[in-house]
Amino acid sequence: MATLFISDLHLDASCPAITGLFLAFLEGQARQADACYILGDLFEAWIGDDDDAELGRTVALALRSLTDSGIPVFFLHGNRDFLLGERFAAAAGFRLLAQTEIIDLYGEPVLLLHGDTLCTDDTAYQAFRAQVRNPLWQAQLLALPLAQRRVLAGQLRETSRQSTRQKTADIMDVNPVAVTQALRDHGVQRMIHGHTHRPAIHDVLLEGQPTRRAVLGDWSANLGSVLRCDASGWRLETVI
Ligand code: LP5
Repeated sequence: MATLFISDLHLDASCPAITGLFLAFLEGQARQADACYILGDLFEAWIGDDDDAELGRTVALALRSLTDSGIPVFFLHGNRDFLLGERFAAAAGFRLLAQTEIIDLYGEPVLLLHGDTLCTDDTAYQAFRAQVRNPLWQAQLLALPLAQRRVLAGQLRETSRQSTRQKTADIMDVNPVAVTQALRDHGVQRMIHGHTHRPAIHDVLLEGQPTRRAVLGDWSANLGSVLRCDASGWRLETVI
């Protein structure tokens, strides 16, 4: 038995193959897991739990089938699905986590987060994030008609595409000082996150202490990236 971690699936109606891969994962290896953690960006863009699009309903049903079978599933927001709320969580049967969470993973405390907060050199993104994570702003957005939210989400995606084209790759990676600080602030030596789409397990000595940081891969470039953790260690695998 193992605990599985995934993130950055970016499920979208225009990419049914990735949705199919995820549904197969839920029907397959997830059924043998101790628990599954989704660390953000499950969806390409989530505009509110009242969205009646088929993709959300299909994914909720598939997750519900897994959680009803007794496998606990946990979800932590990413920068694409920060509006996902309790209504979807109840439909899917998973528990919403805070933006940072410490879990006991086979006897070791591990910090979980999406990873975007570690990209502190990307100051334009951090300013944007502060705005969209403001509960008042979110309530105003969610009060808009669905059609208007859909248009806004499309505009935001386009603005983001133009903006990221002008940023260098290192700006969009984690800042090493932010990583060290997060480990120190939470009093842990291990963390798991996604967001940067640079799957790897980094074993680094920090202040003389061995630390481990696992970065989950996205599902479009990495064929269903999964981090499998059990008492014997951590392995990055692909679903196919
Ligand atoms: O997403 P990705 O990987 O391409 O880039 C991210 C950062 N971009 C984002 C923005 C999202 O892609 C937008 C999509 C949100 C979908 C849900 C929307 C639901 C709400 C709307 C409808 C209800 O997260 C990108 C980072 C990159 O990761 C690497 O870390 O660089 O950051 C940016 O591109 C941000 C820009 O630098 C600044 C954008 C300014 C936008 C100003 C508009 C604010 C007003 C919003 C009003 C709606």
